Amino acid sequence: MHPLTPIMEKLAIPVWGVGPVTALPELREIYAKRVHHQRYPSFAPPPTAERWNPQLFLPDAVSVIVIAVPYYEKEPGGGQCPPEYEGGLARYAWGEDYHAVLHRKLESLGHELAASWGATVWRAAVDSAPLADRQLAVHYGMAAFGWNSCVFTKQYGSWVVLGSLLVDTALPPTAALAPDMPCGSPCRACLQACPTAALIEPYVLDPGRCLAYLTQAAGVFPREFRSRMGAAIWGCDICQSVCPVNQRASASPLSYFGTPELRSLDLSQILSWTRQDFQAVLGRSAAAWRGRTVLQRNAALALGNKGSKTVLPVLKETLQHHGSAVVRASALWSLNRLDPRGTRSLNQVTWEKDADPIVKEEAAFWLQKS
Ligand code: B12
Ligand code: SF4
Ligand code: SF4
Repeated sequence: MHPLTPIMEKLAIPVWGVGPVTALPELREIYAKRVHHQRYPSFAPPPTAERWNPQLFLPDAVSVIVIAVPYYEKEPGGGQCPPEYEGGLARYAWGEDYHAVLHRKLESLGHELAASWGATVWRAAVDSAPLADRQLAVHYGMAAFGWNSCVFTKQYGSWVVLGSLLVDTALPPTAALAPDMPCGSPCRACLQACPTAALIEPYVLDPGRCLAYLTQAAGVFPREFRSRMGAAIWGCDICQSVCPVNQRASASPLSYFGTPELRSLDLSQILSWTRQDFQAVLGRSAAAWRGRTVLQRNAALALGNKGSKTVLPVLKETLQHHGSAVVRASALWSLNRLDPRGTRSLNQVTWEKDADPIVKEEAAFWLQKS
């Protein structure tokens, strides 16, 4: 048994890897290529030296501990509203914000290492910190890259979120425990299933095409990707769901991500959320950081993707009364998708009456088409 196992069990950290702090020079070239091809994600920390040299993040660091927290829930939820109104969040957002969960665990780990290993300084990193979480998980032997660019653990597949702790204590390294990935021979399921062709080649994602990015980005949702969003209003799980390695993944033994009410949402209710409603439903989830409007925009588009005319009154109400022009324009897009004939005069009236250029542009687009 590894000497850190009792601490990890106490802190409910099921997957982890440890080793000496070291630079990852291969990242430098990967980032340079992504920047050159304009595929370096805008949500990623800037590609500074700290990303490939964790020592710069904590100069006294001697060891790195990477942890993975599984979030897969076997029970998909749903059925809380009529199917034509039902939409969803990516699984990682079905509960408490993983940043908070991981930071709590990493800080407790730091204190445990202070008490039993003499650690005096440590620094935790989750997401917005410069560290390259996936690369570290692979480097310290606890995960393997898949073609979809996610990393896969042996027991929980890619349904894990990651965080790291740098600490000034020498710790015994862990043995490698990553799965063998069947990518390429014979599998290429993720590349084939991606609805926006965002996986442009193995291990390379074009963030500007990825629904996980587009559903979080503020402003007008790019027209060419609207119908490909389906009913997933935050994030996207498709390239993970189709992966055969994930079919064998165990459900998470932890309860942070299992909030039943968040496994499916009523899209019509989202459109009428006040700020208080938004906070009450999503305030603790990782889907909250962009605010209410982005989710309402996505809900308006998703109702059009569901394909049922039952939702027309909700969309008309949104078009006429919603405070955000982006949400109104999205409702108009869905109205035109669901009922092209019935919406002709509405396009004209909207073009005349709605003063906002975003809505006018949407109405003009449909008027030109008719
Ligand atoms: C920006 C960001 C995004 C962006 C861009 C994603 C991306 N692929 O870059 C967007 C918004 C699209 C996104 C989406 C998602 N994300 Co994200 N995201 C990040 C963030 C903040 C930075 C990622 C980054 O640095 N990208 C830069 C590029 C260059 O890295 P990369 O695409 O991962 O490329 C690596 C591989 O391709 C590999 N590689 C390249 N060439 C080759 C060649 C070979 C042979 C091999 C083996 C490997 C290899 O090396 C690259 C560098 O490590 C990280 C947290 C962090 N600080 O690291 C989370 C993170 C990567 N995201 C995470 C998650 C959960 C997701 C989603 C699943 C969420 C969802 N359900 O909607 C999706 C998955 C989409 C996908 N298929 O990747 C997890 C990853 C969990 C996992 N098991 O892999 C992270 C680590 C957050 C966390 N703390 O847990 N994300
Ligand atoms: S779906 Fe296939 S190609 Fe994609 S990550 Fe999984 S095993 Fe690899
Ligand atoms: S998260 Fe969705 S859109 Fe992004 S690469 Fe995977 S399947 Fe494609």
